Amino acid sequence: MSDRRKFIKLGVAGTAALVTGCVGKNEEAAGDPKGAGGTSAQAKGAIVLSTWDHGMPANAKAWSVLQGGGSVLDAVEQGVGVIESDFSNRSVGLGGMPDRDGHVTLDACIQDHEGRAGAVAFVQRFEHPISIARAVMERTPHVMLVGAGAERWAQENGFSPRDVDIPEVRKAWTEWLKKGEYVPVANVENHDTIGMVAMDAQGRLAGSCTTSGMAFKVHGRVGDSPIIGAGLFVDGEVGAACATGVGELVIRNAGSHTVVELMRAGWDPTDACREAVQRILRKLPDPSGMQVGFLALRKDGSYGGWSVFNGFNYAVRFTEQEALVDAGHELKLP
Ligand code: SD4
Repeated sequence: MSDRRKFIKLGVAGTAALVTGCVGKNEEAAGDPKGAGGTSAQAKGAIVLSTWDHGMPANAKAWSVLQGGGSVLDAVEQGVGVIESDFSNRSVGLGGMPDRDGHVTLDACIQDHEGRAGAVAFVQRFEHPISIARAVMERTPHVMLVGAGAERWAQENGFSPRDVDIPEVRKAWTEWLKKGEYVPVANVENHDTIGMVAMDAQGRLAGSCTTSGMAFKVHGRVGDSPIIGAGLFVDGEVGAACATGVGELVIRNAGSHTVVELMRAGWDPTDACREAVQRILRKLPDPSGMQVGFLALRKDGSYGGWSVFNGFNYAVRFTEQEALVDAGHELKLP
């Protein structure tokens, strides 16, 4: 059916096109993509959503896992795993930007339909932190392992460390050291963390989130991405949400949990993301440089996103249709 596949780059106006179902010949295959309010759109059946443009190849992988009969948990693990293995990506996986001491440290988490969860934080030298996170969920009574303990546990459980030396990254760090200014650097190359939320044809949800975190962060810093309720939250009864951007702001506001709880209270996914962004902004006198984006999927197949600044986009995949959608935003970058 690949001839029926469409790639559509949508702005907010384009989202409205999806909402009203006028994206082309695929409406019947896409179900009835009617809006659920605001600029949310709706899919029937299985759906995969991921943050930023690197979400496109991630979604493609997740979709093929679902099509091949894999579980939604397999899909969200293997989907983001594609980006972890892309060493040209400077914000996810071992190709990411280092901390201020020159170490690439990785954070990831995963959650399933039943709310089971696994996470790793501040781990070095592993290609697939998302798979370690899943293993923590499935093979231990715990949710989160960090640092040296997580690395030792990973090795004991069949994960092999590897060293990846990328001259371009080393050079960027050496340049940064000249001034050594610590300012949050999110949105490297106009994308950062990959968060994925997905639902299979039976309505089972799962989510994943993985990142190399903020460039040149303090050694030991952990962001929102591995924290259940902050970078990711899945509730099989309601929906799922994930976050990207300056993790400190997301953690302080329990961002993804907030979005899911708003959806539980009946909010539309886009409105729920927007309210979470507005809560952050209400406590932030100066939002300069503080990008945060949320992406949400409700159990009825409706989905949406919102961010502090323009520039946040997310990838959508359902039936034979895929799209890159510009999320709505509160503020315009100067
Ligand atoms: C974090 N939300 O660690 C993540 C990713 C990030 O630049 O900020 N990337 O806070």
